[in-house]
Amino acid sequence: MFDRLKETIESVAESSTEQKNITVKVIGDRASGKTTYMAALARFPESTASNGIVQDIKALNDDGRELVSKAKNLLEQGLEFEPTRLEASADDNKDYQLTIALRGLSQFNRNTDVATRLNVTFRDYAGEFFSDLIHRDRDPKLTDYIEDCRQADGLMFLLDGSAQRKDAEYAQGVDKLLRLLSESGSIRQIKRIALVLTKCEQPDLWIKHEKPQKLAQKRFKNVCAKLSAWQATTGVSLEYFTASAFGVMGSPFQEANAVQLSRKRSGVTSIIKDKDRWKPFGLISPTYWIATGQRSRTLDEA
Ligand SMILES: Nc1nc2c(ncn2[C@@H]2O[C@H](COP(=O)(O)OP(=O)(O)OP(=O)(O)O)[C@@H](O)[C@H]2O)c(=O)[nH]1
Ligand SMILES: [Mg+2]
Repeated sequence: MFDRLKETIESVAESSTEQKNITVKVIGDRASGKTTYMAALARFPESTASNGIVQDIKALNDDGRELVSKAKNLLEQGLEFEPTRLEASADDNKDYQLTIALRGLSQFNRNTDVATRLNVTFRDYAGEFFSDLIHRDRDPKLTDYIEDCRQADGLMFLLDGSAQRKDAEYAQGVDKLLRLLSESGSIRQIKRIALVLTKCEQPDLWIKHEKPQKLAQKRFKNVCAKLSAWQATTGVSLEYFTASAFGVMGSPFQEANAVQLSRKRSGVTSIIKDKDRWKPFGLISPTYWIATGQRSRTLDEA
């Protein structure tokens, strides 16, 4: 009797789960934090998942599983990822397939059932793709990558939040990317572009991380202007996010859970400081928005 009731409850829960299958291409300069961002997402720490919204995140393919094990060996041991290699063809890049199970996002619906399941394929391009966009022309490799971008449901554009001195240069890259994307008429299925400022556990970014649009417009005025102008003409939606693969620790005085290794015009390189207090933020929100069109303030902090 009890088993049958349990089965019925489970099947109702499963049928009420909203499933979304999307592909996302992740673009940004060298060392903007793309691979680390996806690794932190793939190896989402339980301390963060226990806030009740994220039920689980699992890898669905070999690239995804490899990323999870690299995250264990590198990220949590205080090591950096190797720079991603620029492949000859866009299809040769790693595709991390992850499934993200979320419980009800409304506080009245935060029960144990999975309310949303996002099945996401993230393609990790090397930062060199973005720098080549700025500096090269008529490269067949670029044409192939642009065509690949067109096949995505959404783009995630990652900017190191501390690389504001590269705003003008990045604006050129964004301008070129957007022009090439719309060149042959349609932009196909791209519906949304998420602009994500990374490494926002750093004190000067952390204090403003709850106002991502304001922060992005202040630091990357030219990039934001290009994106908004394009949004107005194409109807593709644009949204701003802040994130950190490492997070902050301590209360009430929070400090960055990161040790800085270098600081340049193009931003910082760092490693995690205390893996036992690892609490990244802003990792799921951009993907959720790309998949559903809904912005979740709760997920912004997860
Ligand atoms: N402080 C801080 N550093 C980060 C964060 N995410 C990544 N990093 C550091 O930024 C540097 C570059 O990270 P990657 O993930 O390799 O960057 P990438 O964009 O994949 O770089 P390419 O593969 O060369 O294009 C490394 O030193 C990372 O540890 C973060 O959230 N905070
Ligand atoms: Mg990389």
